[in-house]
Amino acid sequence: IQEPQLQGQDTGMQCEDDRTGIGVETLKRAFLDNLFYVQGKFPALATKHDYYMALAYTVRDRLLQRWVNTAAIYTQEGSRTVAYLSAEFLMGPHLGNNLINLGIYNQVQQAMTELKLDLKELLAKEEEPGLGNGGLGRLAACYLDSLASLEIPTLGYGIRYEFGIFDQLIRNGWQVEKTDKWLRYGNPWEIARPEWAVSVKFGGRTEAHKNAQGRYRVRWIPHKVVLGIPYDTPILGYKVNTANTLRLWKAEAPESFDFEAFNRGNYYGAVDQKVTSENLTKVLYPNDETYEGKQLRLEQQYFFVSCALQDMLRIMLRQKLPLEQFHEKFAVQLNDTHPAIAVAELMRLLLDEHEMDWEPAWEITQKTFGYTNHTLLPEALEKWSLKLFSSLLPRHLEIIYEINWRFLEQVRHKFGTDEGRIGRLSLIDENDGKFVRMAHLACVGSHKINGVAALHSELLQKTTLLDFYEFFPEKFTNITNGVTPRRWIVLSNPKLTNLITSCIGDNWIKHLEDVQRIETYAEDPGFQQEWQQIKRENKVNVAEILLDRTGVKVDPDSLFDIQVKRIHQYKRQHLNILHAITLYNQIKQNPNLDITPRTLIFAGKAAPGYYIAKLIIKLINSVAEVVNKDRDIGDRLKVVFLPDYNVKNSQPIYPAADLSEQISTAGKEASGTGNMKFAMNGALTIGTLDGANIEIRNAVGAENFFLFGLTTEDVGALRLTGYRPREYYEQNPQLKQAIDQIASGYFSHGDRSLFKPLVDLLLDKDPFMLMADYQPYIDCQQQVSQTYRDRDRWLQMSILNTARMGKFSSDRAIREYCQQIWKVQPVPVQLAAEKTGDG
Ligand code: 9GP
Repeated sequence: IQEPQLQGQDTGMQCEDDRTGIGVETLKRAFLDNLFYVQGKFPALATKHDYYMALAYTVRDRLLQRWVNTAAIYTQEGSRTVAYLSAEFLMGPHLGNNLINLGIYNQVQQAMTELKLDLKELLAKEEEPGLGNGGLGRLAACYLDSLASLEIPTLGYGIRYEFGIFDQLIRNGWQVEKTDKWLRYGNPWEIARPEWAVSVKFGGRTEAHKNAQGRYRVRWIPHKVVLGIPYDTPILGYKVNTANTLRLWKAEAPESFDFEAFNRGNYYGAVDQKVTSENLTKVLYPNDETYEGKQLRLEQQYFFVSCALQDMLRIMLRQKLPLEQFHEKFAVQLNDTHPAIAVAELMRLLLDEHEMDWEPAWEITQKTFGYTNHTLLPEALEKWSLKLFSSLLPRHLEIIYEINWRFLEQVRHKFGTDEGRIGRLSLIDENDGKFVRMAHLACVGSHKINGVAALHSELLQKTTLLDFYEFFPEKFTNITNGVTPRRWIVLSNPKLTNLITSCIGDNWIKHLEDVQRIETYAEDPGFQQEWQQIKRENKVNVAEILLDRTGVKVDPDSLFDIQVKRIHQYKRQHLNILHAITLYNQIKQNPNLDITPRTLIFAGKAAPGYYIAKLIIKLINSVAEVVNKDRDIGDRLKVVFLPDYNVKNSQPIYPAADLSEQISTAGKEASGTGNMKFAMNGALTIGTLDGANIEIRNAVGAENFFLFGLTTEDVGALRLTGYRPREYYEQNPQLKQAIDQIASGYFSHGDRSLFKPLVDLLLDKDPFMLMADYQPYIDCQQQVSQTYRDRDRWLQMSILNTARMGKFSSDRAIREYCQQIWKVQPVPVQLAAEKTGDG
């Protein structure tokens, strides 16, 4: 490949290549060229979407040079590679991020302005690939950004869902789901690679046969075969030449038509196989933290895992590496249990298809995998009924039995015949029906197991995975989550980025620890003034979005108190709304009350089948309706629910927050990552001692964090002594009033039945202990209001929050994975022009 001129500016001295040059004139020319030759349009006819596509292709061209070079260098050097297996990648829009990472945001903005176009409008045209539910999928996306930025050879493997997470509409206060047709207008970021398609088997039976050496092996005779087609997307690192690959698999039928059926005149029957095969990757399951036991979901999991492992084997063969070195070539990370079937699949591939013996195959397998656990919630722990498992993956079940038998022998050897312990550790759950326990398979088949925040890792070892911890404590570790400052500060909050950079240079974008250097300005009145001004402008921006999308007008000078995340009982959006009702009642009782004006902003999706979560959305909107139109309240309190929370919609939110709500019941939120995005953008946190909140509080200082509520130990102790939520209600007049209003139809046009399920749940069971945490929460919110009135103090706290968030960059997290788990090194990529020094 001839490397064209890369760095040339439009000096007139050198001519830039149209597909790699980054000068403004070249970008304009390339953009118009793509508009014509790719979109088939010229400016008079082009729509905004055409312009977006033309720009996307212009940027993609610049990525391709790096992508192809990266692949060439990895192949040439046979680099050790991280394979990140995840059923979800919530990438968010690519264009803005690529502009930042390529370092051409300003040039492109200028080029568009000169063409009389608005870059912001074009960015807004991108349909984001919503291929994830929430935290877990977004974490995978942040990790890909950091892996590329740290120049670590990486392949992200997942599923190319045709329909990602549903779009959320709010109708009459209720969530309504709409199919996410993100591929409708084409996806300029991906390239299909049908030449690397693989076959994936399902169902059928196994049989023994003798191989050429006369040894017995097992053969799997499947009931059906599906093709996996890879679609590759380049993932560019920040200001490096590394462009890694996200490889997502689409299911297709091996033959589009069943010609026998067709010849019999059964046209519909003939396309049947095509339809059922393609159903496999049609839609993302929209459940966050609950598994559903559905056959199609297990099929999806096995499908992408098998595609990924076969692809890795293909790469090994192409690089002429012996399969015995599989674990040296690939470090494979299991993002939760969704890809855990990989343990059995790698064994099957090595044993059955490559005729390896059990012991070496098992050693390779264990050395290959690492397993990240993301939740302690029991309803999220995946287990598959033996009936389903054996009908879909008969060979894998045999392998799992064998793994289990050998593992339990070792347990017996270490602990003797403690049947209770053996039953608890077994890969097969025999308590109530028979199930394969995927977390157990992941633990036994991996050499490292990690939680995602210090408390979560500790609880894993003490509770959910205690028996495994006792058996192989050396496997356990913690790696606290992180988020990428490129998307979550630089792209989302350009004004703050400029201010920080003007003070300390831009090294902090790659080394977030460096942002600490702004601490010296925390009490500087001039810096504080600018900090406040930026926050205000970001709030004005969100106020405009809210007005446009919900019709609610909010005051940008009020305290923006924000809770955005999936709607879930354990995250306790309903505790937040109890605070809203309490403030409302206080103002109603004392109309002249001088309170700190607040705007409460909520956003988030509920799983479509999660009734109580949907009722919480309805409650938020119902309270909003009453509060926002009450003239006595005025601008002192507003409640708004912003519909369709996704990566794109979230980007303006974090920079506009004064207060970040992280109020889960202690011990329930594994880590949280929104908490990090808010604090990086200068929001103060009101939170419980849960997940990464604890580490955020330690980092920013207890005096810069609003802490309230039960600890994990308190929660356990209270449950043991008998928790009686109704007593809190009866003894607390404010709480009683708020609950009674919900129950009496005050917020539901007199309908007493609407919120009854929620009220009954809170008073009788209250599994997430809102009643116990209510008063401490209200008191803490009172402190927030007081502190907000002390402008200088608040600004100082806000600056210190940003300054002390260095630890929570995903770069730090990825460095830890590289050192502790993957043992991989950076492989820098040079472009040929740089190598020869002629660029
Ligand atoms: O609930 C956790 C969340 O706390 C964490 O930040 C995120 C990334 O590690 O994973 C979430 N878990 C899931 O989405 C499903 O286990």
